[in-house]
Amino acid sequence: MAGGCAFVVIILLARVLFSLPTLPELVQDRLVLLLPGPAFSFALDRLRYLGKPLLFGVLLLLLTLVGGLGGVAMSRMRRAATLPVLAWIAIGLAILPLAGAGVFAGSVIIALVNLLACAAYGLAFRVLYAPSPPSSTPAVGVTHVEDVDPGNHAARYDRRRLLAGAALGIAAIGLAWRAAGRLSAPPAGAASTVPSTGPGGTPASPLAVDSLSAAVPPAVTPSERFYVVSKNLFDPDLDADKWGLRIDGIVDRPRSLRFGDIAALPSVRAPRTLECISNEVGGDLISNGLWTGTRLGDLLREAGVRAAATHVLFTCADGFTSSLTLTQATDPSILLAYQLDDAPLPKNHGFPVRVLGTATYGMKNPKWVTRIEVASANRPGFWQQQGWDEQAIVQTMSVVTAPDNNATVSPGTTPIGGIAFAGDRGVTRVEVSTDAGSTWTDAELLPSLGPSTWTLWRLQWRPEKPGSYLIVVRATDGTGAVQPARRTTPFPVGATGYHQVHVRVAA
Ligand SMILES: Nc1nc2c(c(=O)[nH]1)N[C@H]1C(S)=C(S)[C@@H](COP(=O)(O)O)O[C@H]1N2
Ligand SMILES: [Mo]
Repeated sequence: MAGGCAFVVIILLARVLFSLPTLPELVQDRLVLLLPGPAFSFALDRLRYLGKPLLFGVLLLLLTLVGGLGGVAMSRMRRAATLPVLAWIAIGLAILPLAGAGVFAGSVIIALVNLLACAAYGLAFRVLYAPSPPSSTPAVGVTHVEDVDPGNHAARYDRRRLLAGAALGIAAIGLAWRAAGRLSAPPAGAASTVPSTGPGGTPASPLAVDSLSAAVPPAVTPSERFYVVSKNLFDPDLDADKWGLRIDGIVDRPRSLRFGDIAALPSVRAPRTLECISNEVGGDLISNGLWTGTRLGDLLREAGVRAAATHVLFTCADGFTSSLTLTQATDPSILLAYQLDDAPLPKNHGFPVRVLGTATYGMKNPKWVTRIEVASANRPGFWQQQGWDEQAIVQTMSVVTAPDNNATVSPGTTPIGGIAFAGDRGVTRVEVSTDAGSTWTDAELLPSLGPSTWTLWRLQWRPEKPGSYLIVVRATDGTGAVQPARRTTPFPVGATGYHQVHVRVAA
């Protein structure tokens, strides 16, 4: 296992110093696809920002354990050195190709780093492993070694090996810690992205107007608090000058664009709300931003889409894929965005360029896009291969953001507020019940920033008497459909059901 740590130390050094993907990262995507449907996204969303460090740690630990098993095998082999060589060949010619990364992940450097790691593993084994002597000496306890000289020698040797093994273990943990600091980053602010209206909920304020506006989150989520979801342990770190976008497939004029080409095109600045399909009822994987980009449809028209085309397939620098129908992709609302809040796209939101739609869940909004292929058939995207819905049209949803669940409010007036979202259908009505759904009152809708962003809503509530209340909310979309009441899990088409909060009105 110390040998396994030596292996881990080498691959992590390459990750920390040269940003080279480690073995666990290279197999991670395929591992994810082998997991049952919602398992990976469940882990990501439920474990929150602990999920990735945990996954990374477990994969590294597995490597160490496999190292231990290899050690058992080597201890029985006549020529132990062949095992690390075989391991290297297996990594390059079997494991990586099976994981879809290709022979040695198509990189001489990765081949060399893994060779070095396997060599370090073999060397550690050689130095640290000593076969138990076929001695007739009874099992030597530490208490006995004081008076038996050969035993004393062996104990000192053992201690040295133990120390060397521990040092390798500590180095591996230290480097893993270092690398984990660069794991695909959570929003800088906090785990919550529908910002709660204050640390302890809304303080009962004598100024009714102020407290009412405090009941809703900011219409535009500050970009450092915009929710982040990606499949990656380490997100791509792209250089806008080296980045290129290929537009090809069944088009008359395939082309390669540089970042400058896209920034020079007519730009659109528009609010867009993104919600992850894994968002639970009342969850916070939803945010609203002001994005700047250029229309995807214009680029496609310039490329000359042929008549047989039906879909547009996106490929990203992290290997992520997703698709839109040609009708969706050529809609003027679909942007290739390169700014958020008038600043270059943050790295974790897809720098330098991402796709932004209006009707579909986040997974149809690929980040770090590198290729746009026009095709005559669809190809299931990364999450679709996991069983998530192909259409991924957002479900009508609404959330009470104030008061907090289980809050105690003072008697008198209490502001109730929140968000509602229905993609490009828009929200036309929000109703609130304070009696667990028996009666409903219309909430006031704040003017939304655009036809397909979230809508903020609020209501002044004057409870008649102290006690327990269940506040429930439901929205109606632009087609006149009330959001489905039935509670469902996010998998596979997005969660449905009414959000509710328990509130106690103090005497
Ligand atoms: N290249 C790439 N694009 C991606 C993803 C990804 O893992 N890789 N995740 C998708 C998912 S599931 C969501 S919900 C949104 C989240 O976008 P955000 O992190 O900017 O909020 O990005 C989408 N685009
Ligand atoms: Mo998502």
